[in-house]
Amino acid sequence: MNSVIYFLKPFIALIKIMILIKLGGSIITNKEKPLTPNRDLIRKIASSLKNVDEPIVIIHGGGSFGHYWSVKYDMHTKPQKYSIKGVATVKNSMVELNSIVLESFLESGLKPYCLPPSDFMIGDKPLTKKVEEIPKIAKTGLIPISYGDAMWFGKNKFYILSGDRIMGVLAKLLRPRLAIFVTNVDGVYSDMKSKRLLSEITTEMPITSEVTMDVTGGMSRKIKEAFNISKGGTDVFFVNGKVPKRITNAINGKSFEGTIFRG
Ligand code: IP8
Repeated sequence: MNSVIYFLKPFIALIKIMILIKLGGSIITNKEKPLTPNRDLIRKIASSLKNVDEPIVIIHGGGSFGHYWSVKYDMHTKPQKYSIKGVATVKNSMVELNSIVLESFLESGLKPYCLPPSDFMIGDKPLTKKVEEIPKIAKTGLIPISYGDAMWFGKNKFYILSGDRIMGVLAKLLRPRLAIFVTNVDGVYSDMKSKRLLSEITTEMPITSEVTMDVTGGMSRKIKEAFNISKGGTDVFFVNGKVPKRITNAINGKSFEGTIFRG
């Protein structure tokens, strides 16, 4: 199967047009300070995306907004009967953060399109017809911007849908040319002690404890999604958003700095 994908890759690259970008909560907010957006950095990243002439879809995380409240109200990705005050508070905080991201993109001369995940998910499943609208919207020049959120699961249960999971869901249905995880570190490290950066991870490489060992829960979830996305034939990059140029370099295939999961 892998060899078939490898052989078809140059042809697939010609028809695939769309870039899926996850702006991690650690980059768009100050995780040390509750409810603090990194407006300057969001604007800088948005400005650098102005030079990209391919359709883009953005997903952002919760950082010191959604994560802050979901920890306070003990809410997780597992569907459960959580505090409804918690659901309301997490959801409100994500709307607030999303509107800061939308505003920053608009101020930077881009055309953001607000896309709450409840627009294309029902329970924990994607609504294929709605998901298929997303690249069509992106092709007009608008940039759909979605985000991790507190979601209705059914039977009075709710769950936290992470932005990383949304990346996996959208990539599976839309097969973008590239998926990029923008974080506040240089890429995936072999371990946190030596901080040796892994420049390339392939689908043949067993993802064992060597790679996931010392990383945080958040990073290991990203790695799991990235690995699955790359197995579907999409190259996945991990780049440091503190240097926005690295995002556009990854898109343009120039002197890449970060980690690539080869699809
Ligand atoms: O930051 C989670 O999204 P993530 C968002 O991508 C919430 O994990 C609501 C905690």
